[in-house]
Amino acid sequence: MSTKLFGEPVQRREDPRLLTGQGRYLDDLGAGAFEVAFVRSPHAHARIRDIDVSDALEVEGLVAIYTWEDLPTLLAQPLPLLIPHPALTHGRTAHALARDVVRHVGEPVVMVVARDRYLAEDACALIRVDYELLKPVVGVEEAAQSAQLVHEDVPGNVGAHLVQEVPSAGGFGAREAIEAAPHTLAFRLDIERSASMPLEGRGVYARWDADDRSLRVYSSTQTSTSVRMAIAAKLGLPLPKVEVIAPDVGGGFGVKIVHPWPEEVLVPWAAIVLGHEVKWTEDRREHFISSAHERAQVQFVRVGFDDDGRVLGLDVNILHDHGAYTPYGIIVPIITSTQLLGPYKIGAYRVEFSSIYTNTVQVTPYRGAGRPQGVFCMERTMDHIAEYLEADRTAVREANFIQPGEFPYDQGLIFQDGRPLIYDSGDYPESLRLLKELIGWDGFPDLKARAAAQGRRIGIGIGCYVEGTGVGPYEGGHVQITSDGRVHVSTGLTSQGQGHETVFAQIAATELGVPLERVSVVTGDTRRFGYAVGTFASRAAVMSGNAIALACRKVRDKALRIAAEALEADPRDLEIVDGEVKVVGAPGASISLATVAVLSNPLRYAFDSETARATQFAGTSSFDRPPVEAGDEPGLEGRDYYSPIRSTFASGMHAAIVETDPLTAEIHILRYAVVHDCGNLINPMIVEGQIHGGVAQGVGGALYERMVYDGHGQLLNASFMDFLMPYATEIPHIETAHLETPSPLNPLGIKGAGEAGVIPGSAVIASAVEDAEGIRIDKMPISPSELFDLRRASS
Ligand code: MCN
Repeated sequence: MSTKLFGEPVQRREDPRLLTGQGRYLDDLGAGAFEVAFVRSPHAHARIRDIDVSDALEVEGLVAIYTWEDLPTLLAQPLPLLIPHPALTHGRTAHALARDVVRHVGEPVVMVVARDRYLAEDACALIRVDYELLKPVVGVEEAAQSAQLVHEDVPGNVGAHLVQEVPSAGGFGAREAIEAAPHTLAFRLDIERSASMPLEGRGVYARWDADDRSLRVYSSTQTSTSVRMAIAAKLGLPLPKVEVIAPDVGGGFGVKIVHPWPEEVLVPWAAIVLGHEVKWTEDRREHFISSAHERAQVQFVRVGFDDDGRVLGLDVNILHDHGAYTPYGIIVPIITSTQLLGPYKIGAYRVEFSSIYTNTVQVTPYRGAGRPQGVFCMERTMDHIAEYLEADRTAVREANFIQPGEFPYDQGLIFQDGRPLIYDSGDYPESLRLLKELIGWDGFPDLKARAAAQGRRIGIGIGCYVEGTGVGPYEGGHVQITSDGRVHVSTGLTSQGQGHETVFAQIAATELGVPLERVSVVTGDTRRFGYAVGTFASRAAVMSGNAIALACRKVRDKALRIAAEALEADPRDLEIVDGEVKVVGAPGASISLATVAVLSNPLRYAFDSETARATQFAGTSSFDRPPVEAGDEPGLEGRDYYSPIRSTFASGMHAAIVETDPLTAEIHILRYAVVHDCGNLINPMIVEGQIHGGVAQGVGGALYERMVYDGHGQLLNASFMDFLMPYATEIPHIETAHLETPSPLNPLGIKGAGEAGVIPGSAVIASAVEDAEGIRIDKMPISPSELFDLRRASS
């Protein structure tokens, strides 16, 4: 490698386009398309008796109205359950349009197509749906005990129940170990519902080509290839006749992984039936009541420990609120329960979860995907042990850390895919050392005493986590060098703002020895790359990054072979610098990659993209070339896939100093420090950006964001007026330090970074507020009025 761009803080190349309003998002497309609006259920639980559309049919500009009864057979069946699991004994998914029963406010019932959205909304307002009201079940504990059922055939509202038990080295179960421990504690934790709030909501736009009988769909999705497969399957089309393209996507944060959303199959179907372009763009209220939420857990914890704070037994029972449906299986509670142990090795562990249906919006992964809940549990446990023992909170953590020499470390747990959960690398004691230095942990007691002398309350908190990133099964990369010396990289997964255009170009430029400007990157377009899994679980860097590197290595080998022939040299004596293949130690003996690309094709045409002229190379005739040799292919291009044996484990530790107002109980974050380890950094600036964004969401989850349902299943704060998110003014300056323990599992030695910032947010802020106030904080988020009430209750 001669052009070393891997590891450099290269400016994001997509930013000038995105920051100057030149991004092309879903709603920028399809001017002239018919537009869709939905009649959605106003009730949390009801049986549909009748739908009367007669008045709506009079609306001028109306094109069509569809209910479940109008849908063809495949589309009328329930939407797919994407990730089955043996413990999910009662998985349930919605119909694209409600069939007979609605199970949450916002469920789509009628689809209206009109000349524009305004007319479609007018028609919706005239549709009368006659509902027989059923009693809604709201609140996970209520649902777990209620005789009222969300799905008539799901007893006790229990969709799934799973127990995992890891005995101690001496063969004791967690409960026995706790009984035998010198000290025990038991407590309950609550984490409320929140949700992904991308600036751009979901959306889909479809064009049907009647002559070619092919469909082109644009979707604001995190998984264009899966949307494509789902559309082909649901509409009965051959896969090659469906293209799905993710244009610029204005954030996803997990909610756009689910596929197909009802709208993603209904809109293309309508485009085919109507023979006209059709589009739907989600509005903010729809996003609140019709997409997906997360977090939403109650945890019951029992822990036994020794005099040094070493955990001898941990028993956690989780009630997970799944909302009305389980399109994404039970991945969220599985992640919570298996990654809860974080950087610690503990004596014996028992975890049990029940996944409970309620008449609320379905729960699917939101950035962090179950980990913030698990980290909240483990880190509260560490703090409570320290409080009990009157020990330093970091000392208790240190006493439990997995040591650097103990990797690979098997936690003894089984992940969703049925494989053991094994950490690949890390250095937790060093992370803690760096964090304590960065935040000034040891000097804090003095600071706190000085503040107290001035009547101020300040507190310091800490949170540690590990994150399984880069899950499989695979991702691919395609690399082509054209005769103008340009490098075209494509990968099938999509981008929602993570900077993939930049980092994938850095990888290709480094591997191929070409300047960054010559590399272009395409993601999320099934025309360019048909097989992919998608962008979620902080997997793009590990999965597509390595696949692109492997594809580049294939192309590089071929380039060196062709160049060696042309230069009459040994390929081992060649290097590529700035797009020129050179003989090491022989100045002047070189050939450009552009020329190598021409030589790679027996037809030997050169195309100059600057002048847009094609020229025949070196005066040769096109047709007197030798045949392509067996095993070879024309062109300087290559494709490869990366498929890991298991996830790689990133890790990190955050600390915050907060100040609480003695009078108003307002909580201000004075400082926030992050030590993060995602293996080798491709682009430290982008990773920092990812961490900053994540921390902002973590602060939101700790202090502001919650979905408030009333007993009737109505979401009371379904707008940005009422659902609070932190502004930039609420986000402190974030101090970051990186530790790089390379992953031994993949060629580039990288681990993921995209969710890290958000994961310990609630744990860190709870820890710091508790320290400032001397009051237990076991429920998140926490508002000033709740802190105020806690003060009163404890005084
Ligand atoms: N990176 C790096 N070096 C590493 C690891 C990562 O330079 N060792 C870079 C990557 O190349 C990539 C970024 O950091 O540019 C994040 O990489 P990765 O951890 O692989 O995460 P993904 O690219 O797969 O993104 C998904 C992740 C998730 S799961 C959510 S949710 C999330 C997030 O990314 N949603 C986001 N970050 C987001 N950022 C924006 N702007 N919008 C979203 O919707």
